[in-house]
Amino acid sequence: MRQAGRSLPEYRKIRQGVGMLESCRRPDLVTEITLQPVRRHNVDAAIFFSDIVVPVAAAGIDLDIVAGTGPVVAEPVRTEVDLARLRAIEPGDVAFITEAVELLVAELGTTPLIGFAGAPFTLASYLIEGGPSRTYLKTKAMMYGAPDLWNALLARLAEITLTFLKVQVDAGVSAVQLFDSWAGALSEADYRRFVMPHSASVLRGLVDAGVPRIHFGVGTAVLLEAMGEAGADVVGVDWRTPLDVATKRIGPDRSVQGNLDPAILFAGWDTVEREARRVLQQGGSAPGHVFNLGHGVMPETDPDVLTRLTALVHEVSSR
Ligand code: 1CP
Repeated sequence: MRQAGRSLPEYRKIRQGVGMLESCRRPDLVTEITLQPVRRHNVDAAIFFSDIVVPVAAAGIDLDIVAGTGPVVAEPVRTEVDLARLRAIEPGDVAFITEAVELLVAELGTTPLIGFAGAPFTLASYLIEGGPSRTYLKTKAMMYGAPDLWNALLARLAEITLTFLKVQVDAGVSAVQLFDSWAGALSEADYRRFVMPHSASVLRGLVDAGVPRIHFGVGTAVLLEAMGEAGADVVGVDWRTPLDVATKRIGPDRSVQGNLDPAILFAGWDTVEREARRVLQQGGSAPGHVFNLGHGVMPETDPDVLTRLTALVHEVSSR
């Protein structure tokens, strides 16, 4: 999950004095940082080290990833004139991604590499707000108030996202994950009307890619069915919905990913073990279950708890 590396001293060391965007553009650093949690925790797959705003920066948007804050956009995208600054991308614009994926696939051997991208809604929220938001006021104002501009923006982002994911597939990733982290801010009706067609066009574009497509969001209890319908093989579920309940909503044709609350990792081993066993048991009702946290790893997490958790999941699920 996002930022497993952030809890590691070896990650903090290698990132010293190197900005986040710069580290994403350096294949040597991307390779080393991606491998760090795999070496430490013996997890079953690696998640590519990058960020959802990397392709947007490659598309011409002036932005930075500020430590302790997240993505910050110099001039937010709020008008048609602004939209012209967001151009389509060519694979050559992200050649450093191809190089990093190829290096990693060679290093990882049989361990699969999961590539990823941000979904159009979540990317649009950063572009319109100018940075992280709790209320998505400007985002929703455009969505309801200027639907033509909204649809043009999300269509452009879908195109960029699809190119970005295809670059990763062509370079050798074994699965792709589409992060719509903030879609939980929407009602089901609005999600279906304003967002789902754009995410579906990304996922549809990967039908023939031959890799599983994971579709992830947070606070998406009411959206799980639609997020599956958008074209996912695996639906990510945060910790708020038990996986057996989620499976009933999503239907029998799709697998689930999740969903231990990242905060549980701070509650002592007995609680971690009890809750992890519960998640595995409830996940057993889905046709397939990728054990994971319900969202990213908090930077303050004790890495040894993650190592122990991975061993527990291996032990229980190999029975
Ligand atoms: O384990 C990893 O490090 C994997 C690489 C990874 C991924 C998959 C990073 C590195 N970011 C992401 C995806 C990402 N980025 C998402 C979707 C997944 C999720 O919901 O967790 C989102 C919403 C972002 C945007 C972002 N980038 C934020 C959130 C800001 C907000 O709105 O609250 C933050 C803090 C970042 C910066 C970032 N990205 C990644 C790291 C390691 C960091 C921290 C920066 C640093 O260490 O300097």
